[in-house]
Amino acid sequence: MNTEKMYEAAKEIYASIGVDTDKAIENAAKVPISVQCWQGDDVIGFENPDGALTGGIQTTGNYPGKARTIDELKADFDFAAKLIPGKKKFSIHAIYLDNDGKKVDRNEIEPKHYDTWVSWAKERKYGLDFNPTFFSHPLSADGFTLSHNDEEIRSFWVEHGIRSRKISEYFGKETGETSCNNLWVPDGFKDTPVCKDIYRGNLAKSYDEIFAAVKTDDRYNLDAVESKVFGIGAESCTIGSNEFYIGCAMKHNVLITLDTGHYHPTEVVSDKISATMQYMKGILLHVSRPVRWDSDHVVILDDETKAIMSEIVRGGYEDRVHIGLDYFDASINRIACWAIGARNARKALLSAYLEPREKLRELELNGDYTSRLAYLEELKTFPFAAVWDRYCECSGVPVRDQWLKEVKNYEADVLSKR
Ligand code: RNT
Ligand code: ZN
Repeated sequence: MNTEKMYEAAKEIYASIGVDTDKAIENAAKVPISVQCWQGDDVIGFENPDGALTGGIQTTGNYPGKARTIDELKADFDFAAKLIPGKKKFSIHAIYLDNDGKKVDRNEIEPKHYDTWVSWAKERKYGLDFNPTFFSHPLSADGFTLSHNDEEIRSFWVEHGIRSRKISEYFGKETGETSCNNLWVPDGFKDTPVCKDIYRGNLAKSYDEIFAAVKTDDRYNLDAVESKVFGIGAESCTIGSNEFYIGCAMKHNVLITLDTGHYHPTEVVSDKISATMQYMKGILLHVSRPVRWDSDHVVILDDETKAIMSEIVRGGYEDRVHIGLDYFDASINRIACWAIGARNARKALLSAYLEPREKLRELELNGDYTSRLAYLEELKTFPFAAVWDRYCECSGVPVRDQWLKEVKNYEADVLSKR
């Protein structure tokens, strides 16, 4: 069905509360959403074809058809990208390098090992982001990397961190779009430690070394550091906790990564945005869906995802908050995971731009909390779907559930033959 008529009606309804739907679509389309490469192959990568995922994170499920090669992963994402409207980036982990069949260890990676990703991204106008991989490696097997007590192991990982920053800067220069380089380490204890001070001291020293080693240009690379509450096998203590990284990000003037699965269950990332923005250079978001724990379920259009996007738009933080997705579900079609999660993130963003921002803020500042609540609730049943559908159609991506049959065809033609 033609989406135009419904859009015209919706446009009128939104105009009655002072919202310009054309402008909202334009704004929502240009904010980049970075899609995580690791959803496509269950966080395995191409460093070692027999590699196993460690570091206290876990994909569950074994849905058939996952990408086994770089070419398959690229083709799968290209397919998914056609289902997702708006500006996209692709976030690559170090273990997704193109090593041409030769062993390249983590302390040896160079920009050239990611060149095939760069040329692919440039051709398609995707931005890129980078992530050093401090897990799934023999030298992280005992659960420690940058906080390791063994100086040789710690230095190995410091070198990996330094190299990651150069690669990310290279991504930025090549694509012409700033690349975010996200540093996350799994370091932690299964049981109650007594030397937290030593391990946290080691971690701090490692970041001092990583950030002092090279200066990168902010136009091309923005480093980010990511905290966590716990991991599988690191339930009692995470060395890189929230407080650790707030200080670290401030000291080194880097972004703080807020992952929606990395806080205590009653804490919400949406409330942390305007708080951290007062002092921090910026934020990298890892939008995920923690179901009872840091489960990394596919992002849905839930209240928290909407609240996060609204907070970005309300605060006018688009230039300093970088939106990345971070989830991995291996129990359903992986391309559908990309499409569902990224479409939902974009929907939440569009819905944020469809708020009568000035009007709501004015009501609040004038103390009219009654009207504030009334509008926030009424907005929920405004004809959002008509605007979203029109946006999809004008962007050349499938409208409503039409994308699903395309994924099913791709599954029958391509994925099921793997
Ligand atoms: C793990 C962190 C981290 C990873 C990726 C694969 O808990 O969220 O962001 O998910 O680096
Ligand atoms: Zn994350």
